[in-house]
Amino acid sequence: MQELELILDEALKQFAATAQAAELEQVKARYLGKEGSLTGLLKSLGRLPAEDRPAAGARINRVKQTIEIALQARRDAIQQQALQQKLAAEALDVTLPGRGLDVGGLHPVTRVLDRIETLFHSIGFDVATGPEIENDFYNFTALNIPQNHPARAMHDTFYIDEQHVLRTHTSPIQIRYMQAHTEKYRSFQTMPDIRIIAPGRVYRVDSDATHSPMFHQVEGLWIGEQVSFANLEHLISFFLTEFFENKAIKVRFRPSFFPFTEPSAEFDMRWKGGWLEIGGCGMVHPNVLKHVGIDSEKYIGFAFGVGVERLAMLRYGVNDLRLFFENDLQFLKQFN
Ligand code: 2NL
Repeated sequence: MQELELILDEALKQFAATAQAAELEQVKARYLGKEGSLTGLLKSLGRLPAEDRPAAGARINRVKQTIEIALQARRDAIQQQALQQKLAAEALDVTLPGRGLDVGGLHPVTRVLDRIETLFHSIGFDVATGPEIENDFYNFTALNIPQNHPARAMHDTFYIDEQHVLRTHTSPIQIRYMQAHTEKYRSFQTMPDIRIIAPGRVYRVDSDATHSPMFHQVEGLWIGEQVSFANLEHLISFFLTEFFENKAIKVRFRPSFFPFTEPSAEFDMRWKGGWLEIGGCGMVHPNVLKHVGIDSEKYIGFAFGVGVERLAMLRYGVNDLRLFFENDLQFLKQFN
């Protein structure tokens, strides 16, 4: 039976040529299926003479068994191959370093604010805060800033509406604090000293290499019965010495003008052979005290203001203010 050999040969070749399980089962059907060639041969046994049937049947069955064994072997091989591919695709290198978690850090301006707050808190100053949207009274009128003052102009101040602005300084915090403090102690006819700093964001219509429309300020205020300009001078010197951790720091005061202080001064710090302006200060104007209900015959005090970005630039050696507002992580990561 030559045909039987051919069928076996062909089946083994075709099994070996299949790469997928479904394909293999289709090939199988050509030989072992209902219409398969081997099945056909078995059916044709009936046409042989009776004495030839047992031997022919046995031969066909041997080939059938061989084909079935080869089929199962190919099935196993295809399954193994699929498994190997899956394992290779899903390979996990447990020796790779972890991705890690980035640890957050504080913005240099926040670090400077924290430092200033801790320092003043340690000498008995309260840290006060207030709203960034202020009304005309708290931002201007209570501070003795006249109706026609340039600071009130649309091109210097961000207006929310006719009555409201983005605060241009943190002084309104101090106005609110003085009002509340005075009210709190009204029935006692005397009150303890007010010693506060007012840190926070402030806004002005200004934007160039040295001005940002949003920046940070810290103002300080000390009101009592015996507060002098000498106390102011010492506090500023103490603050700068502690802040820059340098006992040799030299400070000078120059006469100046602010509507809310009288007399007023600006203070500079000796720096690299020159004088560097740090902030402004003065004795609180009696009109300001009157606006918050403090008896200006009995109480006196001083106030000062510093720019936080300026202090941060000096402390960290940053030469461009705009770096603080670009959110460049390469820059910001240096401070933590
Ligand atoms: C500056 C100038 C200054 C004040 C701020 C102040 C606050 C009240 C009353 C009186 Cl409630 N004065 N603040 C006084 C003088 C100067 O800041 O150059 N800041 C960066």
